Amino acid sequence: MSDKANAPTATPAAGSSAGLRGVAAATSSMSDVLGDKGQLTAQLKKVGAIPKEERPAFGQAINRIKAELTQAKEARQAALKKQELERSLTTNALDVTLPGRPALRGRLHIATQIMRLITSIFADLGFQVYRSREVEDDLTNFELLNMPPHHPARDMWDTFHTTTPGVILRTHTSPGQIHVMRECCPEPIRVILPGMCYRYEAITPRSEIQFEQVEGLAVGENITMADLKGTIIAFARRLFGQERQVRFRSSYFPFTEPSIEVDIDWPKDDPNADRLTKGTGWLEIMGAGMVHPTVLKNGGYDPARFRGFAFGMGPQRITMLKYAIDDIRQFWANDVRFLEQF
Ligand code: FA5
Repeated sequence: MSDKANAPTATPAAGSSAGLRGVAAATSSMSDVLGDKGQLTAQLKKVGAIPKEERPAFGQAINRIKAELTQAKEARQAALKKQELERSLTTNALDVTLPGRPALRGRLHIATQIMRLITSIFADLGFQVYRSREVEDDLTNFELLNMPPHHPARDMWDTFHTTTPGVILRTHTSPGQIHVMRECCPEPIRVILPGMCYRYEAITPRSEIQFEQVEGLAVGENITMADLKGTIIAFARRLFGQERQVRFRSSYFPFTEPSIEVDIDWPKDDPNADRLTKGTGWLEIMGAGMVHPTVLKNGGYDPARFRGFAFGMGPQRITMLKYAIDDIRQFWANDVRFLEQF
């Protein structure tokens, strides 16, 4: 092959834009032209194939074309970028003067809030918290609380049984009394036992199959019914207001003797008063009593020397009273419209 055959096919006319157009038109993309393996570089490599006297002009022309093309490319890229920015600013207009969207703030569940309130009131009265198990045996949930098999009082607590005989879900927090007594005996005790309970009951606006209770237990040598009454009055007034009247009614629980039920008066000017108190003006908040001697003995304490009081309340029912909530099922339904009100 002769040198002529290898000569550049599109010898650009020095400084002519026609040459520039010619090379540009012959390329399919900028990198095809300007890249290391592009057409301009290829032309430069062929400089040896053209007559010596034409080489400087040829080289200069190629370099000028390269500079012009690079400049044109950069100008075009800048224009496209600007165009894209303007388009984005008009289509996705951002109004920096708008106030920010408030971040959703989480908070404690109302059941947790009330449980903490109850716990803090009893802490001020000198009670510690004792955590007891939710899965119990029949012995502790019933027998040691003075309810032998077939005792009619067991009917007060419809029970969830497991497939393991004798293993049940606790129906109340009272079996915790046995655990704490056996652990602390013969020391005096002043504890509350909060936690979940389970009953195989019909679900109604006032009753759930799963609900919390707070048990209270005090054991010592000189404990009397007056201590029980004083503790409950102090608690009720801290929770519901200092002006509240507290009423004690005689009742029955197999594990306390005597047993009582505790009511508080409800303000008559509250529009819910009649519905909540069934027209009586009094609301029940808990069961209580002096610990039965048999239960003290089962806990390891000598009933001739020690006495105790115990009480058990349902925080969900108490919360319903405090905030006029008309359906207990709201507590575990996880409906944010309900939860965000507290
Ligand atoms: C008891 O469970 C006794 N263990 C309380 C007790 C303890 C008495 C210590 C004496 C000494 P009762 O079944 O009444 O008692 O339940 C106590 C409280 O638990 C009730 O007042 C109520 O507030 C709550 N409660 C009971 N059943 C349900 C239910 N199905 N749903 C929601 N709360 C309930």
